[in-house]
Amino acid sequence: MLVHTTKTTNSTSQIGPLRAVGAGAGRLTSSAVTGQEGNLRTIKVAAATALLVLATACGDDSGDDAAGDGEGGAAATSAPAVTEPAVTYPPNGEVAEVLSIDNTFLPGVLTVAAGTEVKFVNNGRNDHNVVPEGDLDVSTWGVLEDGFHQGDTYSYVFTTPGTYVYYCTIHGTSTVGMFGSVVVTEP
Ligand SMILES: [Cu+2]
Repeated sequence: MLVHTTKTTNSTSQIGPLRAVGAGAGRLTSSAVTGQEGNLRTIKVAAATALLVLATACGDDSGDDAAGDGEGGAAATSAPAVTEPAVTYPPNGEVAEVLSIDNTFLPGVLTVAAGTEVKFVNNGRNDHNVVPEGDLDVSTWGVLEDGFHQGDTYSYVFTTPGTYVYYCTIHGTSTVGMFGSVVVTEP
């Protein structure tokens, strides 16, 4: 029945849309359905392709481990802060703190399991911010100085393993001055 209807639609569609008005919604519907199926298929193929590209693009992460000390720890120099978005883990109820003082983050390198909430506390007297490398608008995570005055806190649950480099744009860059990183490991 479906196949038959589809064929009919194809052959009559050349006659024009005028006929379709009177001839019944049936043809229009089946035509619309096959059209959507076609689109869906296209979308699926496109999505698969995009995934492939993503996987390839992310494949060359050098896997630098951030050195354990707070000073030489800026392992990632150029890579965007967030690695593959694919694998995420739910919140695990744990909380780890990073103190923002004048003008340093402590600890400079924080290592947590994926799912951990990291709580940044402005323990200094100055305004600071927490800006992910390559994301000045803090669209992925982070907080600007308007929301991070003295005594303010900012929390974010890191659900995806990776190395997240951040810095205070007022007092540093991603490699100099007031910067740090959160290393998120597989649980
Ligand atoms: Cu600062």
